[in-house]
Amino acid sequence: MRLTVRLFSPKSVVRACTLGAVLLGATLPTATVRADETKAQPVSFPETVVDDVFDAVTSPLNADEIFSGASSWVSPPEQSQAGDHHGGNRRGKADKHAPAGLMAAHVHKQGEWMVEYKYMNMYMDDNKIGTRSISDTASMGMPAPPPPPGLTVNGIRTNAGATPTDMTMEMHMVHLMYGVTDDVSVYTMLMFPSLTMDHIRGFGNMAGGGPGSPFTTHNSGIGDTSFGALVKLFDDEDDDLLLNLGFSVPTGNLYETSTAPTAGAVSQPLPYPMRKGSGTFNAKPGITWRHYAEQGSFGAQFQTDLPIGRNYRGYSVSDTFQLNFWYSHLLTDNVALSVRLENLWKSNYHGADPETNDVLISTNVESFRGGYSLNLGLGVAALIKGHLFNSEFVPTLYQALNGIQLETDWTFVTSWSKSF
Ligand SMILES: [Cu+2]
Repeated sequence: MRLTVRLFSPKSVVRACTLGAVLLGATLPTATVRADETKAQPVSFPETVVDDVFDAVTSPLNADEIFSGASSWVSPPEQSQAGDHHGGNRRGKADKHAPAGLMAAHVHKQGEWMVEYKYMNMYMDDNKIGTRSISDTASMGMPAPPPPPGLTVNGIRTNAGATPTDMTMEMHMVHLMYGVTDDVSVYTMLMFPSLTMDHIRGFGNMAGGGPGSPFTTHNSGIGDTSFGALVKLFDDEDDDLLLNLGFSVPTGNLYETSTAPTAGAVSQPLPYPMRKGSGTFNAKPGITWRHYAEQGSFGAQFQTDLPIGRNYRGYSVSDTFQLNFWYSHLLTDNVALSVRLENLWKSNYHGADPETNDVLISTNVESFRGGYSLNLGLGVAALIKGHLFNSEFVPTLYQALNGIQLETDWTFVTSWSKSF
């Protein structure tokens, strides 16, 4: 495995050849003798490379020796790099993990465990149609529409039963990693979402206090569980290239009901964003490049989340694509500040749960799930006696949403982790 992946590294190839040449040279003492003999010839060159090149051409046995000599100028002695090669000193500073809002951007040394607890809070307030924010009453269809009640967006009438006004999406995450080799780490992540959505009733809803009256739905418990392997495709002193072979299994429930919208009268399934799981197995491949400099580090990551097939309710959640760039600056070896730019694309849902009536509320509409977001991340990481505290505030800079949806205002992520 390791040799195969190492072949991608030109430096590693040179190192492997150097090692091979040294070993060959040690087992072929005649090569050294021949070199001495050649130097003693009347037609002699100064003791330079030219001499060795001449030897190499005239004597195949000396090809190994010349390679050994030549590569020792282009590649520093092997031992001087050993400390940094597999996550040594430079990868052990406060910027060793990506900003808190990202995952899957580092590997561990063979035999090393990591345990992490991460908390995320995403806050969404007010609705957007496309790129335009609208008021809560406008999202009900105000000024009061002629019957039938509701608001028509993209030819779909919705929000007759209620409109969401804001949502808090919290996620508790338990993340374990283990270094199988220096180049492959495996991980799992357990997720515990806690979802709260505030609404006002629409013009077609006479329950509770009638149109304009508020209600809240809440859902929490076990979410989907991620597993995966992070494979180091390439590294050198200053760079890591990591492939994430991730997937998730549908351990989160997706069908739960609430009577809150009708003030206890009718039990209805919770709409899509209030569900804890996707119901599908998801492929989550990604790739991360990191570059370490003396005072900081750069990173770029492309990460996906792709549901496979449809779940038992007959739909699949968004295909998600994230492209991130960040820079972490070391104030000291133990404190880093980071800035990150995130591009996030989500597709609409595919298929449909037959019990999600579009007319009732916009969160039931499959074609109102996708969009593009541009987010800024401002992070701080502190390494205190081996404990890494990593936090990031992520305001949304720009959003273009399909149909009408709650807009994301900001996300806050904080984590504690320890390797041992
Ligand atoms: Cu880790």
